[in-house]
Order: sequence, then C-alpha cells, then structure tokens
Amino acid sequence: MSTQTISTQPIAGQKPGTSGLRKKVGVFQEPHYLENFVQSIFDALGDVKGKTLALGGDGRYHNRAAVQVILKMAAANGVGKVMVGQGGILSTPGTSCVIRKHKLSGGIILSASHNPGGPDGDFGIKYNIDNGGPAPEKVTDAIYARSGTITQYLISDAADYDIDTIGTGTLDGMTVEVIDPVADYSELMQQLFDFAAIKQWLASGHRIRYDALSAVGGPYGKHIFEDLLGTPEGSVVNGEPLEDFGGHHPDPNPVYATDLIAHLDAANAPDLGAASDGDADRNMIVGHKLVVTPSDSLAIIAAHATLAPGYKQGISGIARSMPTSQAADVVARALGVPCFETPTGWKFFGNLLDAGKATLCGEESYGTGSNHIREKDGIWAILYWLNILAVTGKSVNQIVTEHWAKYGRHFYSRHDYEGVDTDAANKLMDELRTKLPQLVGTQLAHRKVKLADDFAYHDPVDGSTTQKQGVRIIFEDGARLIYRLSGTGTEGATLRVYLESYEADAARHATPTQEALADLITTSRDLARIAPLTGRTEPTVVT
Ligand code: VG1
Ligand code: CO
Repeated sequence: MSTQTISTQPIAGQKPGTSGLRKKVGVFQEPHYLENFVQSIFDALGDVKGKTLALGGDGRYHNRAAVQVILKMAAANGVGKVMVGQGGILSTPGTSCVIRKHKLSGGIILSASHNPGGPDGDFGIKYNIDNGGPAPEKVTDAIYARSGTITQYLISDAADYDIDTIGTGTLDGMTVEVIDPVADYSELMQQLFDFAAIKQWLASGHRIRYDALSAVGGPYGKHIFEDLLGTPEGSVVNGEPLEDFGGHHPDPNPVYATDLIAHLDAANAPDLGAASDGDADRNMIVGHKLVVTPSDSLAIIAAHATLAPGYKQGISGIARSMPTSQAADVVARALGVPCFETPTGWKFFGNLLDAGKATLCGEESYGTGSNHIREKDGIWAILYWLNILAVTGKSVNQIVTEHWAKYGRHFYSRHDYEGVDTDAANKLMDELRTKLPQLVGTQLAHRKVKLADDFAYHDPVDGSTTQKQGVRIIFEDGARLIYRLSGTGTEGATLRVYLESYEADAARHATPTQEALADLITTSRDLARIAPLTGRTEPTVVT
C-alpha cells in the first residue's frame, strides 16, 4: 500500500452553492472530478494531518463509491481517523451530531439533499466544520479558490475498506471506525424530548405516519419512532434508503409527498403525518387536510418551546432566513427575545447559535432546527411536534388554528419556476434590481411599498457582510414579495418567488392560501415580467 500522487488540472465550476457542491451524478463520475474537490477541501483546510473527520451520506447512487475514494484520499493526506457511518449512511443532522459529540475537526457529507437521485439524478458533497455546521463562506470560498489552481491530489492505492461492518480498523495507516449511524443521534434526541410522554400518548391510541421517501431518514425513524417510542409497525413508510429513492423526489412538500397527504386527508387518518428529505434535515408536518407551513412550524415550536425538556429554560432568540415568514418574529416579540434575519442557507445560522444569540432556527423550505446541532433536523422537528401534542393533548389542527387566533396568520406561499434559462433568469433579477429605487411609496397589489432592496446580511457575530441575497419588496401592511435564484439546482436556473401577507382577523384565517395571496401573486408576475422574460405563465412548483 502506498500513496499515489496523481496529476490533475483545475475543473471549472466547482463552486459550492447554498449547501455544498451539487451536480449531476455523471459529472461526479468524470475523471478527477470528485478527487479534485476533495483535495481542494483538504488543501483549503491546511493541515489535516492527524485530525479526525466524520464521513457519510444520504445513500444515494454513487454514495458508496465516493466514500471509498474519500477514505483513500484521507489516508493519503495523513488524516488520523475517519468515523464513517455503516454502509456509508449518515444523515446530515446525524453527521453534525457525531462531529459535535466526538469533538471532531469536521466532516464530509455526501448528499444532494432534496434533489432526485439515481444514475441520472444529482450528487453532492459538502464540508462541515468543527462546530458541526456547514462551512461558512470564507471556507467554501477558499475551497473554490483552491479548485481553480489544483495540480495534483493524493490517494492511497489500498483496497476498498469494508464499510458494512461496525468496528475499528486501519486503511493505509489511517484509523477507520465504522459507526452505527443512528446511535449518537437517538441518544441526543432522548435528552431533548419527553419520550415517556410521547410514548404514553402513542400507547393511548394516537397514531403517526412518517414517510421517509426511501431516503436516509428511514433508519432513524424506524429506530426512534418504532423501537424507542413503540409506534406500531407500518408507522414508518418508505423506510429503506434506496439509491434512487424508489423514484421519489425526496423533497417533503405537498407536491412531492402526495401519498402522505392522501393518507392524512382520508377518513380514520393518523394524528400526525410527517416526511423528511434525502438527507433527513428537512421536515414536513401534516394535520388533517392541513399542511403546516414551515414558517408557522417554527413560530409554533417557539411559542411552545418550554414544553420540551431540552428547552425548558426558554429560548435566547430565534433566527429565520430572510424569505421565511414573519410568524416567528411575532412570537419572538411576545417572548421578549430577539429574532434574527439571515440569508437563505443553514450556514448563516452557525455564528448565531455558537454565540448563544439564537436557540431556534428555521427556513421556509421545510427546515427547522436548534442549537442541539448545527444543521436543520427533520426527525428533531417531528419529535418536537409529538412532544407538543403529547403534553397539550391537542391535535395538529387545533395547535395551528389556536396559534393563528392568538398571533394572527401569515399567509405564505413559494412559487418556483424551475429549469428556466439562466441568462433569462439573471436578466429578470437585474431588471428588478434597477426598478427598486422607484418602487418605494408606490401602490402595488393594493398596498403601499415601504421598502424595496436587495437583502444584505451583516453578521452580528463576525462582522462579515453578504450582499445580494434576494430582492425584497416590503409593504406598509407587513406583506412581502421576495425574489431570488436558487443555489442548489443543477439544471438552468430556478426562480423562487416568496409571497407573504398578514391577517389579524380570525374570521378570515380559513381563506385558501392562494386566494388570500391572489393580488400579490399577480403583482409578482407583472412586476418581474416573468412570462415575457422566461416564457413561463405558471410556476412549476407551488408550496
Ligand atoms: C434551498 C432552500 C434553502 C435550503 C437549501 C438547502 O436553497 O431554499 O432554504 O437551506 O435548499 O436545503 P436554494 O438556494 O435552492 O433556494 V437542503 O435540505 O437541499 O440541503
Ligand atoms: Co436536505
């Protein structure tokens, strides 16, 4: 066994997006593609010698092959030890938990998250730092810069390592520990939530349906919901991680989790429906004929935070991504804690969590989490809801409608225009930006524009500034219209339009969302000239 030094040259476009580098599987299979990026990570980190890293992924196609390459490159680069999930499996929150619990230097996560998998699907890779969270921009920028100058990478010529058997061994001098991907994570969950109360609630006849969409959440859900909490077999569906997610689009939203929605709409439906995404960091909570919007879910968890043992001291603050609705802001005000507004992407929450400024975080894209780790966390959110239901004895629908009655309802929807021509999408955003200065004070969608800008974030912890994070038009009544381009797609551009309007009057809370937002929707299309510029008259996905 020896270290091979392989000559290579820079490959264009290895720039991490909202959450790591994501490309079609075929791109990752091109010679040197994965290797260049992994060596760029090691080079950007500087000294990895003797360090311990976590490694795992969401089990999608190419996961196992990539794990072997990374193990051999880690060994050749002098990494001391790698803790790898059995079978190459580790959810994103599971990896964050392992990094923190074992005080590792960082970890590599193989996932394209909510993007489809399989040979024709997407693959992804990202680096998490020693706090367990996604690498901040200064690190991802350094990795990208290195990918532009790389000339060689190091890889061991050792045979493939057996990643299916739990235990410790060595690969070309490096220690490899194959770990149970669920163990550390489920232990942490038991510290945070009232498992006894949830168990009792379930034993008294309440039922749940957790749809893992054939992605990595399955083993976590089976162990936690079935083995530890005693839900009857069959409460976890699509619980085996499959390389192509069984053809599912592993994105927990009403458009892609239709089977779950149908089960919750049916007579004799379970009390709670839930789903998570490819890497199990997203969650969707479903009641009866009601999908809880992620923005509401964050606000509701915050309002009930002290019901869970891990949060009984109260929360220090809430952080939400800018496009996420202001439902959480209202709760934060009522609790007398700050609410921070960050750019899209979990990496921006890390500093606030590390500094103790925020306890709970959330994104409108079905992402919710807390300071227990440094990633959003699907199973955690489902357990929080179960804890709330078990302690209050209320139903999902009751919790939501009572929340609206108390705090008012933030009607919210996201319209995605996927696979749009990149030049057209950029032109649309540029045009919008030039219009912004003239908008303030004008009437749009029967409202007066109060502020129109391109969101810039000033990190209160490290003082850094991140520009151009989304065009926002804020109205005097608190309604908002936001536009940004996705940073996780692999084909063309995806325009995301976020629509929000506040309604204090409970008599109007039952209005269907698209109806409540109708005038904002029309304005969103006209103002940005979506049809003339992109050829699209309707969004491809509405959540
Ligand atoms: C999307 C979501 C964002 C989320 C990101 C990663 O990013 O909007 O809120 O943090 O995906 O989620 P974008 O740039 O496509 O809008 V995951 O679960 O795919 O890692
Ligand atoms: Co995800």
